[in-house]
Amino acid sequence: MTQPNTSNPAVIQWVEETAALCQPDKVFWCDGSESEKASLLEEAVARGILLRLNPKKLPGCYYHRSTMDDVARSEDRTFICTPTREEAGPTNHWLPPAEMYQKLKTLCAGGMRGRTLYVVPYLMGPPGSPLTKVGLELTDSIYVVLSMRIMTRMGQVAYEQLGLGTDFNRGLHCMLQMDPHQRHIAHFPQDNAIISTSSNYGGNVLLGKKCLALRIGSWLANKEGWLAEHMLILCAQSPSGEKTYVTAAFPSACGKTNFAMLAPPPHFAGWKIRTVGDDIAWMKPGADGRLYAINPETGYFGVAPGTNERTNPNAMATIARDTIYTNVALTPDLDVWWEGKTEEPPPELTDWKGHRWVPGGREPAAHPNSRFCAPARNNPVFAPEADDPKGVPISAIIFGGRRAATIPLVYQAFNWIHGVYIGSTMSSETTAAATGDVGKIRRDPMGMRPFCGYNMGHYFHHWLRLRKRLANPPRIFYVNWFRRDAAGQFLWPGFGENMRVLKWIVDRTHGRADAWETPLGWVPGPRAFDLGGMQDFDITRLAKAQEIDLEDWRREALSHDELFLKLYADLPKELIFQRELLVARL
Ligand code: GTP
Ligand code: SPV
Ligand code: MN
Repeated sequence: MTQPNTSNPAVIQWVEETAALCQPDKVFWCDGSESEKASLLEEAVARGILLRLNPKKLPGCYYHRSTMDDVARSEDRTFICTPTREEAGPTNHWLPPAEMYQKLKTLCAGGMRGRTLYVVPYLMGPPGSPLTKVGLELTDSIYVVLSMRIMTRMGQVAYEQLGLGTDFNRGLHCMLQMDPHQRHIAHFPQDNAIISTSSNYGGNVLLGKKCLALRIGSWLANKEGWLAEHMLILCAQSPSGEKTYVTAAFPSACGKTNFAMLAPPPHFAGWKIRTVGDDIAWMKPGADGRLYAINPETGYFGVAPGTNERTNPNAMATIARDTIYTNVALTPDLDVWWEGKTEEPPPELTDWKGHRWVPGGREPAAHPNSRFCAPARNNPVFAPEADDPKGVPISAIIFGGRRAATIPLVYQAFNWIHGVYIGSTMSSETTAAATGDVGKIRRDPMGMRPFCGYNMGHYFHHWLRLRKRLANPPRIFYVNWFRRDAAGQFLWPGFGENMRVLKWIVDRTHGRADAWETPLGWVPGPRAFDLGGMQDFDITRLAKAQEIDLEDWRREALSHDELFLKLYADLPKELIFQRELLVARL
């Protein structure tokens, strides 16, 4: 549609101003309809932006290959542009808003010549929820339009919620020449605005996701008294029908999507796990003193490598249709493949760079951060509560990261303040989800280090203060699926077997599972952790996975200071006291 499909004057004015700056050949107003989707797909295929995959094997699925230096989030190029540096805090890159606007306006001037500017209206959150936010993304990428259509409630529904209001997020995405030196993911929290240049990678350019739902979202949440978190939301339904809702914050590529759609092993017959969300939770205290969560998204932008019928059968079903794949490998008959999809790779592939690939080489066929973008409704265990504007009441919050040593499989915080401490000292080996080193341990508080849109010290205060508004706060836990033995093998089988840990957590929230006190927190008592039906795993192996080595933990406690010293000026005293108590217990 080349004429505005809204009468909202603020929207029309902003689109006109942006078009005057970027000078596209054409402005296209998206309505989110099926016919629009069909024609955009056709155009994307004709222009070589998408490749249609084998319709017999993968109906409705398409393939996209990115440029080679645009394959992950660019944390180095991500900025929080608040009036003062102090508001952005020591964990964010910062520039004064005026300086960043000037720089980006110069870059974007005439930046859409020869291209179409797509106007993408979208909602983050179910229509009618008090937490739901309206966004508009102006982009010259048809790949972004088609992905936003999967990841958000896109189209007229957003204009309906906005009415004639002016409270919407203004997101501008200009691909420019894709030069990494011109890449900026710039946030202006005071203006509810985002400008992203020179990238076409998910987390950098699907502006509703990390930019709005987490960075701007966390800033708004601090102001308005709620939480915007990098968390999955799941429902665990027991054989008797009791539903327990749980969120979990793991850093990027540390297991959220997999845990959110966990398939319980046969021993847990009758248990059902349902997915409310796989990446982001917006949470607010309810009138009953419980914490309620919504998932602002409608799709999964998930890690492909490692996904298979055994590790994640629900994801495999989800991505069998209507999915956009990015940077995976292709078979000669236009099926997809990635490391870990099958035990034996196919004899011949085209790799993510477009080169012929045969097994045995050193380079992976799929990029380690190759992704699928799929509608949540395809998920066989999709929780219909995901559309409930009220959200779901959360009984447990789980923190966790990827650590080869030191951190036990599971423990429970003594109380909320202690829970905030274990979340704030969360750590993980870095992954391919962001450019830079892989496998280096870093502190990643609440999995939010790359996503907290304001001063991390103030963020900890906000978490601590929230307790006063929760008569019945969620219980807080810590997990580590990634501990290894001396031979480098994972000590814990993970994936579906994580049900055993989840069951203990669920039982704890209902006050019916045995626990032992340790210096770190509560751990499962010997009879409370169900090992039934497990092969190659027994109580000795569990003891290894749960081991707390006091010497290792003294070192770990010292390394908590690394980030705390950086944040010292704004660090809540409660966290300093918690650290002292931990050291005393060790
Ligand atoms: P983002 O989308 O980047 O936020 O990642 P995520 O937290 O959703 O991680 P995801 O579930 O996609 O998992 C990332 C990688 O870890 C994949 O390669 C998974 O196969 C692997 N993984 C997930 N859960 C487990 C587990 O329990 N054990 C082991 N060993 N690997 C896991
Ligand atoms: C993450 O990196 O945490 C993701 C993928 O969920 S992206 O949307 O690219 O940020
Ligand atoms: Mn994520």
